[in-house]
Amino acid sequence: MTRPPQGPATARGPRARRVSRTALAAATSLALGLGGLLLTACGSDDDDNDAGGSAKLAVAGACLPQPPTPDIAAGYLSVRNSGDAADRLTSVTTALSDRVTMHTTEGTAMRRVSEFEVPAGGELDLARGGDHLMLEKLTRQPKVGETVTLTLHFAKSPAIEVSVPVKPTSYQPEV
Ligand SMILES: [Cu+2]
Repeated sequence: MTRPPQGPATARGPRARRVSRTALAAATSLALGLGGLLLTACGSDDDDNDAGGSAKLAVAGACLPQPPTPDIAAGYLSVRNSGDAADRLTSVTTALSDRVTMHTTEGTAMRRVSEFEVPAGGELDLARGGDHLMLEKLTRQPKVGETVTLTLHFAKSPAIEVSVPVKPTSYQPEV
């Protein structure tokens, strides 16, 4: 913002391209710098908190669309962290499935991951088309209107038991 103007924004050709690349680099370093500042601010705020350095987790918006196939289902939910330390969702267990895995979506492909980060003061969002839970080897086929109990296990925080409503197959979670 304090930099002198580097030529007309409408200019075309190599010079304009160079300018916009410089602007991009400036924006990137600004973003990184801001991130550092925020971290520093959080660190000094810790002194005002009771214990400091712990995650405070709450689950919202959980749903499980009724699976179109009898042996696999997807699950969605959000984990909000109002604490001042990050945590990680490391596993999920349920009587409905013998094998719950965590998937991330890359383009049109899903990739299994070993854990999901729950950032301090932030949120882990599991949603259609993004990160999600896969419930494989279903012990029974869940039906709309039922409630399924999932237990979320975290790296640091105590486990959270969630009652998850079974929704229609095409249900779009409201986040
Ligand atoms: Cu998946």
